[in-house]
Amino acid sequence: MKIRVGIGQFHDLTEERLRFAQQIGTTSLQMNNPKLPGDARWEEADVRALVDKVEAYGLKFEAIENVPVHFYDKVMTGAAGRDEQIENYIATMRAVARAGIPVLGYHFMPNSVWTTNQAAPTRGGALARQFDMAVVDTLADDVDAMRGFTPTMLRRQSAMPVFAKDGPVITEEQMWANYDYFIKAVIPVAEDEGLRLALHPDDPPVPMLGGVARLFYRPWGFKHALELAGGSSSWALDLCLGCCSEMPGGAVNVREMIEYFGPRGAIAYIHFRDVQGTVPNFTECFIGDGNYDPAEAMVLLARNGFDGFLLDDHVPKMDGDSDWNHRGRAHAIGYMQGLLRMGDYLGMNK
Ligand SMILES: [Mn+2]
Repeated sequence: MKIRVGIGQFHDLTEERLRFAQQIGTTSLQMNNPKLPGDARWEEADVRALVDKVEAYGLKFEAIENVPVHFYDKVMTGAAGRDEQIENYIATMRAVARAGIPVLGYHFMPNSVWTTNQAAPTRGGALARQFDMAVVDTLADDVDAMRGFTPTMLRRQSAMPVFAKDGPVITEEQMWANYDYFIKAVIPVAEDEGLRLALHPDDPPVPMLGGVARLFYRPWGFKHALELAGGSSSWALDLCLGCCSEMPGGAVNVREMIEYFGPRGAIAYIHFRDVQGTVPNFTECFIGDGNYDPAEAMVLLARNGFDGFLLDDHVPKMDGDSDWNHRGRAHAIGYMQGLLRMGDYLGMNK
């Protein structure tokens, strides 16, 4: 299939979003953590209702990204009750697959995405997300300040408390054991259902945050995960180029990830965004202003056999922008469409 552009990263499937998709000319749609009934799992009929609505607008529902964190928080931390959560996760996987959605994205960060500034200035004064480990380290010395930090400033969607530096610690070894337990339980079901599970990198990509080790902060982690999954074609990446660019080395990781996983057919879809700087300190930016060359990334994807869809992800908030950043997203989507059109013209996107 040809590389194509989608829209997504919203929780509600409104007519406005569907009309926006049509007007901006995307063919694919993703939803992130859609609002659906169920405290522990989703049902096929509820997912199918979303698919029917998307298809009625002539769009393809390509992926759901993320279930609520409380559906599998015990799985990620290895806590008691994880087997029941895995059973429910499997039921959700079957519901998604049987409703006609081929990809279920997930992350493996029990304490989620951390942000130290959600409104750092980028080009022309547009507002962008920033992460600075120095801010986190400062807070780690002050338990009360850490507790007082609002969730939206330091982290998002987290089901776990932000641990103090002397609080509970989950080591990388434990986290690998938890991932191994999870992936070996779910991959056979994914294969059975023709579903692909697409792993998103850790954001920020650092070895540990708040006493919880991370796994997917360097290319090696993904290669190891694919091995644990037995090289299954149901194991795939939601390859966030922004997170890869945040890793030490910046653009080097973007190239390495595409060149390793592209030829293996293991990239389900792309988060096409970028940052300036790398951990311990980076700021998100408009495409084209960041660490990697977006044209080079697109050529690498095409040359390495990628045939999924591209999605904007975090985008800068422009003046007058909406909560969902329609203006910022329109820029990112148009940029990707232009790159793809040039790829078509050069015969690279087949
Ligand atoms: Mn992403």
